[in-house]
Amino acid sequence: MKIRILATTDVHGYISPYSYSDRKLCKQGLCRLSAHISRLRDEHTLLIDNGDSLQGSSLNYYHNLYEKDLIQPMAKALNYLNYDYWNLGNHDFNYGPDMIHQYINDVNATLLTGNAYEHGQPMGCEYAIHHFDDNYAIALIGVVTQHIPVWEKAEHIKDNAFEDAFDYVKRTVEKIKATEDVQGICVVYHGGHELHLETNEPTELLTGENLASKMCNEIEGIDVLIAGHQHRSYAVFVNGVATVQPYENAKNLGVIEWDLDTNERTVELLMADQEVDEELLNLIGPEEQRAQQWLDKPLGRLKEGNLLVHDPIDARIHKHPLISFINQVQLYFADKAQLSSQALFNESVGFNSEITMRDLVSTYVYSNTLKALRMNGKVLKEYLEKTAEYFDAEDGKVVLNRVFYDPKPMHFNYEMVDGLDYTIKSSNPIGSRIVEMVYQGKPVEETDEFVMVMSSYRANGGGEFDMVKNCEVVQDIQKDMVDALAEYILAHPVLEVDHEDNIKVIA
Ligand SMILES: [Mn+2]
Repeated sequence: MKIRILATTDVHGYISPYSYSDRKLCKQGLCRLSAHISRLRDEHTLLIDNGDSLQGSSLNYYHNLYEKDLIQPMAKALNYLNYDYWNLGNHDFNYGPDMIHQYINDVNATLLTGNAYEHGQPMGCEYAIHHFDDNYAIALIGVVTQHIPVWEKAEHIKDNAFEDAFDYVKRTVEKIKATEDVQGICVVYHGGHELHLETNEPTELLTGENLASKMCNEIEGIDVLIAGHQHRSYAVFVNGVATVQPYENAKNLGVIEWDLDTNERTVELLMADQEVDEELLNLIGPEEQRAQQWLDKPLGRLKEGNLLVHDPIDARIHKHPLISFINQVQLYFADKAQLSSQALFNESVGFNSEITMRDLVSTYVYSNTLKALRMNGKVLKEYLEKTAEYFDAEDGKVVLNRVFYDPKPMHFNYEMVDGLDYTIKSSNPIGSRIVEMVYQGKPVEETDEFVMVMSSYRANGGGEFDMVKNCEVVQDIQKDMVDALAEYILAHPVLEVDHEDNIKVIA
């Protein structure tokens, strides 16, 4: 028997194919995958989503904030497309337990996530056996990266525990092989490959966040592995395991053809390039319209010019006034801090002279809150050294360090700090690139004390900023950054930006 698995991952609320920043038609959104799904679907096809669907798009943001008692538009879309199985991703925990419970309740597909527990009970099933007829069946195991506590607000996951995804898959595969009569095993993992897909060299620090390579290489009996979480796009065999990671925002549909008699498999990715499914678009039409109206509401205006980002690389080499402005807002809320740190995210648009919610959500694309941390000059230097890894030097010129864009863009890990002056010499070895650090006219000493405000993601050590993990939290500002920006702008309808050219990057 030949079966087929269709997979999406990291959909992040992208149902509509129209960009939330400029309303242009793009090759993304479940509406543009729908025709692929209908064409390929038959009684021997499974449709699976691999998590991170509840958080992300402006539609989700608006809904989760203002209309959370109504059914989540993503639940409507998953049900309309008739998904068979689904998994939780790390971002699905971003809005706390009530929201995730309601979402799980509203989605009709079977939840697989077995290694996430709540009050000691698995949130999904231990594993699922899917029968195609009396003689053919496969097992499905769903797991999520166990790193959720590294990023998530403690109060959102106070009743949860996350088991090591590798250990969970290993013992569950062994159990299935010993007790079930199936022709194959498919792992659905909201986590990605930590090693290069061909050379098996590490492509990141091996923290346990991503374990798909280890699963493919070390667990006997996995036939298919659907990966996610990294926002990468690939369809390959890793140590004989057919593995696929469809791209974020429903830009790809993963397709696995699988002959259960011979175990022959093929993997490929389809693009979100089909005719828009108007029925699906109409299904979420009223919610989408209310979100669009909210996005266009003007909040305030800049006294001069705009804060649009035209050249994102230059905006990092020469700190863009947009970053100065966000740091200014962070310092307004963190009134005990002298320093503020902010990154320019991968696809941040920036602000028009009249600022709307659309500008905010297309610029501050994550749901972070703020933390102000106490640190000494030594930790501050380590922090700046970590940011300085973003650069390299080539032929006397400043260039970007390859690991920040290959295999995936991670420009969001370059932080720019306001409140002091410093110089990065990018030709120096990593760890000794900060050649000047001056606070209020004096060189920073190792024993000097500072309070620095930064995103909750960074304050928790995200992006391998381990040096801040043990810093004392002076202020924990439980306000979503988009809300903080909106609140600041409403309180200052004519905005002046305190821009300082305080960071020098030299070769
Ligand atoms: Mn994601």
